[in-house]
Amino acid sequence: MKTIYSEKHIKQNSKSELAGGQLIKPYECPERMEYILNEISSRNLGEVLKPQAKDLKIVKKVHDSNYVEFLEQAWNEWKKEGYQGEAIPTVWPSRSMNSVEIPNHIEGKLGYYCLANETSISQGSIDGAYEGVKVVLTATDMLADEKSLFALCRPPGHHASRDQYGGYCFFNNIAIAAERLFEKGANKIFILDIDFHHGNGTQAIFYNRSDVYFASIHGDPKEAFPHFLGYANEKGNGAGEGYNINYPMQPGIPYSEWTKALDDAIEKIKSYQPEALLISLGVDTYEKDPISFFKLKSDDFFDVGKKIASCNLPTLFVMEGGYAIKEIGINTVNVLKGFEGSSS
Ligand code: SP5
Ligand code: ZN
Repeated sequence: MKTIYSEKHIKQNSKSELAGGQLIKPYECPERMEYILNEISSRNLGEVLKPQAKDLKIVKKVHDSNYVEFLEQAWNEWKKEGYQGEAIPTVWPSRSMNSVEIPNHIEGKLGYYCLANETSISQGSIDGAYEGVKVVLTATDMLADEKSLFALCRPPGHHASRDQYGGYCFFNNIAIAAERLFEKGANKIFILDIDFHHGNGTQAIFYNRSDVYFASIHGDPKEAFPHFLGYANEKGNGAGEGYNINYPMQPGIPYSEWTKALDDAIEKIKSYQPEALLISLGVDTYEKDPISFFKLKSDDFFDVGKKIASCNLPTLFVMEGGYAIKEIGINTVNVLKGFEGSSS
């Protein structure tokens, strides 16, 4: 399997994450990519290719144009205030306040456009985010000629909605992939999200549509980030009713439990008969992940890939989370190797 990767992801290099009341080194850090690349190369997964130049106008088809312009300007506006740290919102349009008016001041805009403030904005965050888009667009455009591809995106994308960033995500890479496939004539796409966290952004973007079926297996939002979406009763709306399925799972579950949800999702994929399968591939389901609570073992990831391959569809894997950094490469490549029919 070929991998698309841009070393320019490093432009997103924030130094702070608000966690446990402290500013810590972000879990979502550039070194994650090094471990994945090393494993791809040592186990001969396939070629690693740079992204091609792509028309990025498509970003504004998936995302609100004011949101995109906000992201492009946020760091400059923050710096202009003379602040010393990275940009972190402190106030939100919460239930008891006006959530319609968009403030002019950067402090207000951050709250308006942010859904989780562990994600600091710093110089270059937006450039890194655009690299992720180039990577996913390049991989998507190659899918016509390849059975499967790996878009090694960083930063991740599945928490980004039409007009909100957070959960380490700015642009929703996998939603942009789906949009690109529609531009090229696709009629039906299935997005399966196996990151530990619910893909709230992806769900929200396609919630009213029947031409994208979205399924997500994740930590129960009662217990896990993003806490405010991902419940089993969210089944889609309007034309999209019946084309969204959530599998919230309890803390501590091993692969034997988790994979029951995967089996059900695979059935949904087979009966939907999409033209392509897009996988939000997070490996934060791993037992040693520092911010998650499932108990998947490294070897289990082969079986995940094998089951996905049983759908026998053009398949694009898009990198999302995974924070047990030393094992992130092993776990990710195990999924991709499992997909290719290998178990080592
Ligand atoms: C792409 C992705 O995986 N984003 C995840 C973002 C999670 N952000 C905050 C999670 C807070 C988790 N707190 C639990 C700590 C357990 N010690
Ligand atoms: Zn995650």
